[in-house]
Amino acid sequence: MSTQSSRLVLVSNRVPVGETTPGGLAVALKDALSTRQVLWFGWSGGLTDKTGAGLTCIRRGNVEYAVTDLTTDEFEGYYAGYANKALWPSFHYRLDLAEYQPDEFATYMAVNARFARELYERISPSDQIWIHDYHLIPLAAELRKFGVTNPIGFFSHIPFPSPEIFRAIPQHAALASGLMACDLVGFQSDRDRSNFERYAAEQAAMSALPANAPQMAGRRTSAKAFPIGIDAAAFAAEAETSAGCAPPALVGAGKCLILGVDRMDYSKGLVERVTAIETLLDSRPDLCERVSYIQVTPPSRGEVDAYAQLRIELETCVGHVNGRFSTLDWAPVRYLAQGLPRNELAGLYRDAAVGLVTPLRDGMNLVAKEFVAAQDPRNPGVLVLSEFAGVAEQLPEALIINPHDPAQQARAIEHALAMPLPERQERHAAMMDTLNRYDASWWCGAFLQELAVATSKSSAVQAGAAHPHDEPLTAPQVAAGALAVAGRRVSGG
Ligand code: GDG
Repeated sequence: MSTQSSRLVLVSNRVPVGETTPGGLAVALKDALSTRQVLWFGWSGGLTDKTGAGLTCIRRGNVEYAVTDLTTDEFEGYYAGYANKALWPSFHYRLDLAEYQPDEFATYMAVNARFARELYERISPSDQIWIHDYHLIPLAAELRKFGVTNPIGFFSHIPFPSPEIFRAIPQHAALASGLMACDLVGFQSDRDRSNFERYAAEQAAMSALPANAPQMAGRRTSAKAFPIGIDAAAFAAEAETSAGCAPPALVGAGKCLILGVDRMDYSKGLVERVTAIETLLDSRPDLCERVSYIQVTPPSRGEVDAYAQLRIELETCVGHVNGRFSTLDWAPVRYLAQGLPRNELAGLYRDAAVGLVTPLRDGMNLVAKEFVAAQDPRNPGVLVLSEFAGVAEQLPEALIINPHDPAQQARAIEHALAMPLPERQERHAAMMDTLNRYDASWWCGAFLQELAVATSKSSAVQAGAAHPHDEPLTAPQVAAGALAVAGRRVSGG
């Protein structure tokens, strides 16, 4: 079976059917969407009162979208509940915000089981299945319960936490089983891949005790990092066309624009960033009226309490800093609690002298890549980047900071504002090289190619799996890279 001739079945929580401007995932999947027969399955984004409302199918060229509404109970338990109150904070190292409600976990599992049932009726044996993100971790295991033997890949868009954090999730074993039902699990960074492999190795070592001998043998699960890319060339062209969006008073002679663009989310380090601006202006009063910081913050997940509280905290902090430093005709922070059209955003990136991408934890962070792609190569701005964003592994030429240290962040902004042109050009060229090499097309192709390879390895292991009570792996085997969770093997790469 050739990878390219088989149909690709994409599964994601939200399906971008009917969206006029393609979002991050649709852009990243552009190559597959334009060259293959595709079925894209998932939630419509709509709610219904009826259970069993069924699917709506829409065909656009070679892509068929099959979407389902969620009931209000499903939305609250699966999406707003377990996915966004338990998994999102835990995977972003915020155990203090995580709520593990058994009924929400039950609904999360039930929605995944329903999706599996509905999908099972629509797949054929030659389809390649690619599941996206933390809402759908159990889906592969649910599909396998129906006897589905198709190649299944899973890509985690968000971080995979260290084993110490992952094991704090009461349902970690069920989640791991979902991942282990895949032929390939893709991560944004090597750090995430290594966290997953460490967890798998530690579980395997624990289950090597006779009382906990692995119960299932079979499929081999490969784990590998595939940092998601953007269409850097297209973004650069859009930014060039849209330059000049920033108000002239903020970018005229002697003035510098500092820009942040983030969904309103506690993982993005927004309060720490505004505090860094305060620290900067405290230590460099001469920068007052010369620099302006624009923060574009489209609202997100307002139905979750922690997000509503973050908004209050951020707005208090912005008000405090503006109150301290504003003059009658200048304010240090321009905070927009709303999104901007994509072209305006691209233009603003290009107008900015400094881009602040300072999450406390982030799977990748596409804003960092968009900011770099949008720069004028003859006079590029400087990226200040958190060491805790996955993208930091790919862009060491940015000014790398620890977002928990406002003084260090402030010094990095100072450094960026003073950086000589040749150094800015050199750093920008190196980063552009990476973005062009590992673009959206590379990401999609590399994952699907590896899925085909992983599937053949996994089939070979399955063919050779003699008995469900295979000998557990020994600790040295685990250390050598042949890992197992509940008997399924994990091989790194
Ligand atoms: C998850 C992971 C991973 C933002 N404001 C506006 C706007 N945006 C666009 C940006 C960018 C996207 O939203 C945000 O992407 P990020 O990657 O920064 O963050 P998440 O939303 O948290 O995404 C992340 C990503 O998945 C992909 O795998 O990188 O780590 O958390 O494209 O441009 N777009 C418009 N107006 C705005 O105001 N039009």
